[in-house]
Amino acid sequence: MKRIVSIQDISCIGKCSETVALPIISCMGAETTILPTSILSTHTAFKNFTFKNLSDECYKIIKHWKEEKFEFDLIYIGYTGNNEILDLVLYFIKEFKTKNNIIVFDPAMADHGKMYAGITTSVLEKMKEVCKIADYIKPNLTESALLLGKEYKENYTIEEIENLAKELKKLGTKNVVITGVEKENKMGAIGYDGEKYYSNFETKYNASYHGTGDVFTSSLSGSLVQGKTLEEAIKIATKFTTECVRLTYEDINGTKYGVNFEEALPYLLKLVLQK
Ligand code: PXL
Repeated sequence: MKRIVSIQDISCIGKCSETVALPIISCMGAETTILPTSILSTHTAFKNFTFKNLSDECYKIIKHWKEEKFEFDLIYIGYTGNNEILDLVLYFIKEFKTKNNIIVFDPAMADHGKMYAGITTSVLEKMKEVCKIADYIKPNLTESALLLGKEYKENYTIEEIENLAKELKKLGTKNVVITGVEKENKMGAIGYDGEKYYSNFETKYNASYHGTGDVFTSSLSGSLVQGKTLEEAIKIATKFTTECVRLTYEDINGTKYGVNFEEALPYLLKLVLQK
């Protein structure tokens, strides 16, 4: 069985990071191990959230894993939050990168033109260091602009987004996937592997929920580790994320602090199993 290590926070309530990566990647048939880099009472969109940095403990965990000679087919890095945790991520990669494993980096730090509470632009340089050694990076449009030192815009043409992907690739990553892309009143993602662009667009709902990026990157990683192509992985991740958004949008009594990914898992399985 393929093994992924998911390196991100535990937001105890909030349906993001580890609490969505675990069920989604497990559902896709890969072992999901976790390196929880911090623990928060909720994700940072709530007021007065608590935050405990766990990087000291993570260095001890890494030491033990090295002694046990564990290896990972895919290293998935999500929300980090600060430079200390980014240093931990860089150290993890140095210790566990092999010739064959895949590094997927979601530079989760901002959305809709704004950085998440508690994050500052001081993380950008280390974020770029991770981009340099990643196989795939998955920024949204705000994160793309931040990584490139450009002003964020409300509206982009597809050509402009393809150019952003091309510039992001120059950071060193082998592949780029940009999410939150609108085209003809649909919503989707554009991927770039240095040669070709791959995209998929699905129904757009007039709503925005926390955790959609995490649901997307989890299903993208679950696809890539099973040998799917970038094009196939983008299709699975956009379709699954859209289904999560649809279920959340249509359930008037559901939570709005994260998406209803749980009831979309049977659909994800169908996507994974179909050829
Ligand atoms: O979904 C991204 C994310 C992950 N982790 C924490 C967050 C957020 C987004 O706000 O606050 C703690």
